[in-house]
Amino acid sequence: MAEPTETEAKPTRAYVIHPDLAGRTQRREPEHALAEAVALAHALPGIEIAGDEVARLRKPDAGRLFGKGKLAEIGERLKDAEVDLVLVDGPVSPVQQRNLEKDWGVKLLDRTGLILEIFADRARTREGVLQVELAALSYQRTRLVRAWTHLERQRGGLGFVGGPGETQIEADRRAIDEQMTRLRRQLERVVKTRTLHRAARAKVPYPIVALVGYTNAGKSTLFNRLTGAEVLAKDMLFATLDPTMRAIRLPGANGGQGRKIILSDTVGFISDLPTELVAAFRATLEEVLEADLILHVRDISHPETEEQAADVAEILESLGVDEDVALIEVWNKIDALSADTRAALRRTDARTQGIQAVSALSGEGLDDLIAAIDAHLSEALDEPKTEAVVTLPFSDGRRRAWLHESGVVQREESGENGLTLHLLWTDRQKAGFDALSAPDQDDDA
Ligand SMILES: Nc1nc2c(ncn2[C@@H]2O[C@H](COP(=O)(O)OP(=O)(O)OP(=O)(O)O)[C@@H](O)[C@H]2O)c(=O)[nH]1
Ligand SMILES: [Mg+2]
Repeated sequence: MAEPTETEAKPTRAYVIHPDLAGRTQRREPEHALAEAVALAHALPGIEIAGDEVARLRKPDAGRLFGKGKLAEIGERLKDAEVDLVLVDGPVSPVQQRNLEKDWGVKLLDRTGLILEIFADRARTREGVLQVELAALSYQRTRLVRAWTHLERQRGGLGFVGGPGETQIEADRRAIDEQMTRLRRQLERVVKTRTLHRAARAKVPYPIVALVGYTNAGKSTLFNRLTGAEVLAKDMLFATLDPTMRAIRLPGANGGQGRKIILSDTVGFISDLPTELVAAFRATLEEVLEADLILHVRDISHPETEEQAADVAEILESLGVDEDVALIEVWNKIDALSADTRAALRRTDARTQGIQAVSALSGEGLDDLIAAIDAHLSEALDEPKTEAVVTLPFSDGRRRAWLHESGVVQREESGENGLTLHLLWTDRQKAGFDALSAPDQDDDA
C-alpha cells in the first residue's frame, strides 16, 4: 500500500463544471449530466465537492475552452471556494488544460482523465491493473501528439521540421509505445490463463448468465441477492471494476433444487465511456460476449433511465454482442417508485416477455426473475420438452402466473371447473411447477 499522502489527510476541494454547448445534440438534460459528473467526482477517494455548475458555452474557445467573461467569473468562484481541483465534464485539450490550470491556479481533469483516475483507484486484479495502465497510456499518447502539434504551431513560420521539441516528443511517444507493447504482452498472458480456466469450466456445462448495465443500476446488489456473496455494492459510480463470477444453484420453486449456473457481475457502463477504456476492457467483457443469457439491469427509478438504457445498448453493440443473444431486461429499484407507477410497471411486466420488474433490495419480483432465467436457459440450451395439460381453479392466480412467467403456456381455455392450460415444458419446469403449493394449502399456513 502507498504511504498516506497529504491529499489523503486533507480532502482535495474539487469544483465540477459541466460545459453545455449551444446547439448540442445530446440526449441528456445538462442538470442531470452535472449530477452524474458530481457523482463521478465523489467516486474518487479523498475528494470534497466545493461547488458545481453548468457552464453554457456558445462556442468552445480553442485556447481556454471558456470565453473571457466566463473565465473570470468562474475564476472568482474558484478562489472564493478555495478549490484545488477542477473537473470538467467533457473533453479538454492539453493546451486548454495547461492554460486553465495556469489562469485559475488549480489542477484540472477532463471526463476521460477523471474516469481513468477512478478506474486506477478501483483495479484490484492483475488484469484490471494492466488494463487501466494500458488505457491511461493510450490517453497520454494522444495528448502528446496534440501537444506536439501545438508546439509546431507555436514555432510556426520557420518552416523547418525536427527541432529539439519534436525529438523529445518523438522519444516520449516511442517510450509510451514500447511500454504499451510490454503491457499488452503481459495482459495476453493473464487472459490466456483465464481462458484456460474457462475451458476447464466448460467441461462442467453450466450456462453463463452475465449482469450488465449502467453504473449504479444495482448489478452487484442483485448478484449478492442471488448468490449470497458479498460483492461491494455501494451508492457510488464504478463500485465494481473487476468481474466476479460465481457458480450457484438457482433456488427452485418452494425451496426445491434449481438449475446450476455461473453468474457474472461486471463493470458498469457510462455515457461517453472513453474509447481507450472500452478497448482495454474488451478482454474482461469477453465473459459477457460468451454468455448464454444477459441480464440488462436498469435503474428504473432514475430520471434518465431511457437514456442510460440506450447507452448500454450502444456499448454492447460496439463490443460486438450479438443481437440474438438471449437478454432479459431487469427493471430494478421498483421499491423506489410510487405505488401507481409500480402497478403500471407490473402490468407492462406481465404483458411483455423479456422484462422483469424487481427490487434487488427488497427481493420483490425475484422469484419471477429466477423462473424467467430458467425458462430462457432451457430455450437457449434447447432442452427436450413434452406436452401436458393442467386445469387450475380460477382462484389459483399464482400458479397460473408462474406458468405464464416461465413461458410454457401454449394455449389457455376457460371451462366450468377453471382454466385449462396446454403446456410445452421441460422436466425441470414440470418439477418446479409440481413443487408449488395449491392455493388452499397456502391458506392453511
Ligand atoms: N432503492 C433501491 N436501491 C437499490 C436497489 N438495488 C440496488 N440499490 C442501490 O443502488 C446503489 C448501487 O448498487 P450497486 O449494486 O453497487 O450497483 P452496480 O450496478 O453494481 O454499480 P457499479 O458496480 O458501480 O457499476 C446502492 O446504493 C444500492 O443499495 C433496489 O432494488 N432498490
Ligand atoms: Mg457493482
